[in-house]
Amino acid sequence: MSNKALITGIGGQDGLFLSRILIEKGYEVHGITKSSDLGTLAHLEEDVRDKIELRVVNIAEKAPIDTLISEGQFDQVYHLAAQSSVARSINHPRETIESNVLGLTNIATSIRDKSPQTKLLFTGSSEMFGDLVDGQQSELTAPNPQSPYGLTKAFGFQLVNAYRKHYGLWAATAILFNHESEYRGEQFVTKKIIQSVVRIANGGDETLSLGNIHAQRDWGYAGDYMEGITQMMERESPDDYVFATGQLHSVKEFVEIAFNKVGIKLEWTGEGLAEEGRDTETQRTLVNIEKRFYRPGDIAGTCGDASKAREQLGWVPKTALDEFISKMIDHERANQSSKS
Ligand code: F7E
Repeated sequence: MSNKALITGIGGQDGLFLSRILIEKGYEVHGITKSSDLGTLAHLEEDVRDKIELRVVNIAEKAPIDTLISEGQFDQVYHLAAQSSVARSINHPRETIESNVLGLTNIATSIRDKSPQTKLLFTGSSEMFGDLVDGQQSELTAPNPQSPYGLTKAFGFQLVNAYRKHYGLWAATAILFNHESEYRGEQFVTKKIIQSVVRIANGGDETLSLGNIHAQRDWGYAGDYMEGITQMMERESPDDYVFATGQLHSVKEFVEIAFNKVGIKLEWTGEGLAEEGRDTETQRTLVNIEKRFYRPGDIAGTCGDASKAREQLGWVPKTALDEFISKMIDHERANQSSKS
């Protein structure tokens, strides 16, 4: 009999990679989404998608989660469902708390009460660490969240720890640093940059408007991180792991790399809100700064130390930044040309 896995939030970027990996490994995959819209799963190969048992469930409601967990008796639950935009959490803290705090509490409590042999993996976030103080952030770094989203991820990390300790559950947190791909949502800066760069390369006359381009992130490839979390789940005893590349890049560097890849070289002038990126050949302004894209309490930088995952799981990020920026551009080119 094959192993049975449940993926909550299966309709996002991570759900797509994770379902592909689990189906390939021979798992029976069940997924829950918040609406009947297929979301990112529309990009999944049809034969893989057909194998997924999909259901619409609101994770913030306890009763349907109880029924699902009790009837499913899953071997593994990957809890991915969350309001995952930091920017949105600042304006919508209640929605973020409801989805992230209530959602995890419902899932973990149902497992404790209805299916205690089920392994639970919670996808945490580097956002729970707040700003980089010195060196890199690891499983031992103290949480210091600065956004409602970060707070919910710190809460989740501690709740999972408590359930593991007090109820003996197999429960663990994957502390994921920024992870991107061609299937990334438009609300995140990398996708926003790629969409605009491709439109400009195709002759569009827009300007890419951004907020804090000096923020630095540790960006990895989502497919690699989803491989890592399945390795974590296969361990006999539960433990928390950081997934990161250990490489820092600014938003500005990301923009430059993306433009370079479509043959446009940028030169920068000005500072703060007056900073601009111009095409060196035509002198046209392609990038500008707008105050509305800045966020209060933005984290200046995050950088992860994934040595525990490397040593204990043999996990290393395989896809370099340069490589996944190319994947994102190719995918976006195909997407835009199919629409034109
Ligand atoms: O912002 C800056 C922004 O929204 C990255 C999520 O997956 O990773 C992600 O959270 C940086 C920030 O991701 C714009 O201020 C500048 O410094 O792509 P982002 P995030 O907030 O780092 C963590 C680990 C998660 O767990 C989250 O779920 O880019 N930035 N200008 C901008 N960001 C956006 N979105 N839009 C701009 O125009």
